[in-house]
Amino acid sequence: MFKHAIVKTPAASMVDGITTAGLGLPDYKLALQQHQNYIKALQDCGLKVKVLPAEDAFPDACFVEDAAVVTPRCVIITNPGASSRKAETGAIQFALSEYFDAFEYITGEGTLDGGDVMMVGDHYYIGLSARTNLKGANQMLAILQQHGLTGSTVEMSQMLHLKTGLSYLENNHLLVTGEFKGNSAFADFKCWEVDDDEAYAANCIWVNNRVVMPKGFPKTQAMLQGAGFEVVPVEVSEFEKLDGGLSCLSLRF
Ligand code: CIR
Repeated sequence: MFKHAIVKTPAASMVDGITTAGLGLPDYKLALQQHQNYIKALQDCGLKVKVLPAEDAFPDACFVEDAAVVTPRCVIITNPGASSRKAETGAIQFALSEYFDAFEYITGEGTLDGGDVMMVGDHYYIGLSARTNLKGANQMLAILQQHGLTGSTVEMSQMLHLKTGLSYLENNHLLVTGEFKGNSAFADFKCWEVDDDEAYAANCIWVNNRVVMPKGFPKTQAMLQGAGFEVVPVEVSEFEKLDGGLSCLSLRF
């Protein structure tokens, strides 16, 4: 169960965020409204949400998940793969230091984005993406080992982040789309496949027995409800325009 979440108010500069989506520029006012609704959804799931102030110098900083990986034994401050995002980690570490003492770091030539890390109990899957390189993944594996945790890497070639196409929904349930369908690394999971035309909906978050998912993906919503999940749909269209999903908008612990 999660108790806390950290989120960060989007900055007006978000319109300059990195994107490949081709969906046009985000509407800042609407993004702020959607962010409020996202916070409300997390609160409705029982989380105490800490809201960090916007930082105009970092257009992508509302995607807080990329700057840190929170484990029960330590926090790993990442070294984001995109140069414009590297300094986002400062504010996130500061915020997390209110809750945690043990900090580890991805450094040097090693890069890693938190969006490439999927936690399944004590095991952490690390996607080797354009943002997370092998050096970064190996640093993370060494940190996990020091703390009695395990990890493994996942090859990938298409998606921005591992969790762009995968979401762990606890109790061995895995939501999967695109290049991760049929991947033998996930053969032991109960896989719920998201159709390619709803691929964005593969990024959901499990929060205390509910699944928060993006609004507007009826097939995926019906599948999850049919599987017995209590679903909380949230509109996040303005973040989709920046290649960001639901998971990237918060750190949950
Ligand atoms: C970026 O390209 O870094 C941002 N525009 C989107 C980051 C989304 N984060 C995530 O999927 N974990």
